[in-house]
Amino acid sequence: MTYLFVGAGQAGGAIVDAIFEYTDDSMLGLFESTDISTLGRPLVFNSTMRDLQNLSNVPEEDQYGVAKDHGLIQGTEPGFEEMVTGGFGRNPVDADEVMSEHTDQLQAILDERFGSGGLDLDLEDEDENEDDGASAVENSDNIQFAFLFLGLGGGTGCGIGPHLAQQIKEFTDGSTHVVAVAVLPNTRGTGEDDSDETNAGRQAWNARYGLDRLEDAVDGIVLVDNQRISYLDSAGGEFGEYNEYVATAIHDMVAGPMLSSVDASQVDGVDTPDIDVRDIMTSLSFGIGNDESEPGYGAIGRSVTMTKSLTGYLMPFFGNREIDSAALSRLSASKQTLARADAGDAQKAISLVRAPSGNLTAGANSVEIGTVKEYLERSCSLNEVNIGVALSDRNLASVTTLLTYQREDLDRLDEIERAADAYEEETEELLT
Ligand SMILES: Nc1nc2c(ncn2[C@@H]2O[C@H](COP(=O)(O)OP(=O)(O)OP(=O)(O)O)[C@@H](O)[C@H]2O)c(=O)[nH]1
Ligand SMILES: [Mg+2]
Repeated sequence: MTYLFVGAGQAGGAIVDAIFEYTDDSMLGLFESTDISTLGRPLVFNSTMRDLQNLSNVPEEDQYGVAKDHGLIQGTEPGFEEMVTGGFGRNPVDADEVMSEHTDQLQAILDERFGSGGLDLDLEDEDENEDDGASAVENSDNIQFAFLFLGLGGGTGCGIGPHLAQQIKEFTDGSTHVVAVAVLPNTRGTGEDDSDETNAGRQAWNARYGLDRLEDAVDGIVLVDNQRISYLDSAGGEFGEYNEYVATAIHDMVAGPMLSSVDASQVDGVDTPDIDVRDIMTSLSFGIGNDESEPGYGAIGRSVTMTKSLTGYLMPFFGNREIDSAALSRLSASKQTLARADAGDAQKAISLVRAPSGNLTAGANSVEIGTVKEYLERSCSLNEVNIGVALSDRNLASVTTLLTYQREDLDRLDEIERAADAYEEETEELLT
């Protein structure tokens, strides 16, 4: 069983790369040898070789180029550099077309990597005599969950992303749950010149095009809105920090409870302080389990505080700090990755509290799980709130919160619709 972390295009690949930064020589070191790579596999697709070369934590064999004339090419293939050059230059319609011509190839790749005939995990023995012939039902054991990362404002990620989701589902006969983590473009523009405004309009158009297709292909959509960092000079360097923020939040929520679980009887304030990926999926969709289930729209946020003062770092047992649980929960909801969203409009929430064990068990310096829960329950209309708890091996307490909304409650998506309409009118005028 494995979780897939699929990146499409530059933004998608960069966020997946940031998630796989968490390997056992970094912060999870204390917890045996488990890290994100024991749980999930990265798989990255792009039409531009240079973006792929910028990845540090995704091996070449997990990279695929997408090219008009050659289809999908694995990063280790000879001639890769000559074949993967084009890019789709902000045009998702072209990217969509090329990808739709190569879905067979995608199935073959999934089968080779994750088919029951030869699951591509190191622990598996090489089994010579088994070839393919694995059914979709068997394949479903191998990919239970997939997370698809993509930017909606460009061409590649926006155009190929929905196909990737569809094909992963098809590979397992519909049993894999897929969550998209989709980057919304900054549609404000700086207003400095016309080309900038047109570009913002184009990206809004792309975002609408991509979202409409994604909705039909995935179970939930987490929005990462670049408008939230629009006050920064968008030269590109700032994406790094934003990507890390998103990667940490997703990593903690998905892997935290698995990699560093807490004994439930030790924690006050919740019945079962345990969440798993299935809970994330449930929290992110509406009407799960019946035929009319539809994806919800999520936004993620994370707040962190130190559990020790500086003296506490130097001398253990001294300098423990009190933790303001109410402030931590409020901040995690207000730092969500979506502009113009009000936590009070959310339908559901799922939250992961992470802290050293001394700050989780009852005592003066503990995070009050009950307080976090109460805060979220007050925000969410459906009163469906899930709280999980995980250990941290650093002197930090964090609350990571995923809030789920219905599309019609998000002003920001209306704003993108309007910008897309305006762009369409403008370009039609140019044509006539
Ligand atoms: N948050 C975030 N946004 C990014 C990053 N890289 C690009 N973006 C934004 O994501 C959107 C899509 O851009 P890209 O990911 O570069 O596009 P692409 O999928 O590679 O598609 P092409 O147009 O074919 O290059 C744009 O709005 C970019 O500003 C990133 O690392 N993080
Ligand atoms: Mg690109």
